[in-house]
Amino acid sequence: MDRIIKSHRGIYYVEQNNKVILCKARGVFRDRDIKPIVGDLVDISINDDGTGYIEKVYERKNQLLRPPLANIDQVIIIMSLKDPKINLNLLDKYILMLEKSNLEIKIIFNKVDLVKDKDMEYISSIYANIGYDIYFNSNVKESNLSLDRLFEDKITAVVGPSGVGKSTTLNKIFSNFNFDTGEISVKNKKGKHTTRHIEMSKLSNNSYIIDTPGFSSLSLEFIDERNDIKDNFIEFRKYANKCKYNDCYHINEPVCGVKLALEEKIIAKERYENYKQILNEYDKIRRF
Ligand SMILES: Nc1nc2c(ncn2[C@@H]2O[C@H](COP(=O)(O)OP(=O)(O)OP(=O)(O)O)[C@@H](O)[C@H]2O)c(=O)[nH]1
Ligand SMILES: [Mg+2]
Ligand SMILES: [Zn+2]
Repeated sequence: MDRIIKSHRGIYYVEQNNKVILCKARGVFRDRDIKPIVGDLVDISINDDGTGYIEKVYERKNQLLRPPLANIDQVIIIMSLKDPKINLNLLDKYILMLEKSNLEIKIIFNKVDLVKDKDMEYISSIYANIGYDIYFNSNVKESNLSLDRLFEDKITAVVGPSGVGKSTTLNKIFSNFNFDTGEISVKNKKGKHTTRHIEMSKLSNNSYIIDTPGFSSLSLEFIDERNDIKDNFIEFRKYANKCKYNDCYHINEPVCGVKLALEEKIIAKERYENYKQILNEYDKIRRF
């Protein structure tokens, strides 16, 4: 069993005994609608010329749709507090997607050198309060954070909008790597999609990191059922059992534990507003 560590233009780069074999997929996968993706565990056969064919794709432990990745252990979301400005709605959507896939989540808030302490406290009051593992980082300040331990013995995908500093952060933590980095544009202060492909980089035998291209929006195609949304705002769970109705969506229903917790400021207004927005967006696309 070997692992696909990169794919580019129909060629799969498969790691086998610390060597990389360039492989094609057999047509049979296309028939069965299986498209091998980075992270897949596969069996390959080797041709006389040293290239290979993917013969079998093993069942995935999990799968991320955006970016397409299989069999990862955790996802580290990186968001910058400024340049580009933080988009909490996009962050909450991304968290929702990861919660739904049962993936371990960590969040790094980057570029803290560009903001004031109170901006960090504000973020903490929302996300640390829920119980998420959050970290504040700057790549320009001397920092004593040892973020490298977050990656130990794990397959980690690093995701986030373009220009937030994903590649820069990885280069700083792992000085033996050299991920492509780029300036953000002067005009709109956004990233320029510097990282363009997905590749697993090996840290040690059982740790890999995957730097990924930035995204600026996320479609809700990963949601199968309407209640996936409320069920994966994890801080709602504790209060939802105080709702009068079992299928309460915490909008206008009478006697709602979530809305009560919101009034008492136990649940953050920002999260609740994003929840409502996402539910709305889902209802709109489902009508078509
Ligand atoms: N002020 C400040 N700038 C940073 C920090 N980290 C990264 N940058 C800058 O942000 C810009 C974008 O960094 P990248 O690492 O290329 O961003 P990315 O998230 O990998 O972007 P994509 O590959 O396009 O998704 C570069 O100009 C970096 O120098 C930081 O902590 N503080
Ligand atoms: Mg990058
Ligand atoms: Zn409710």
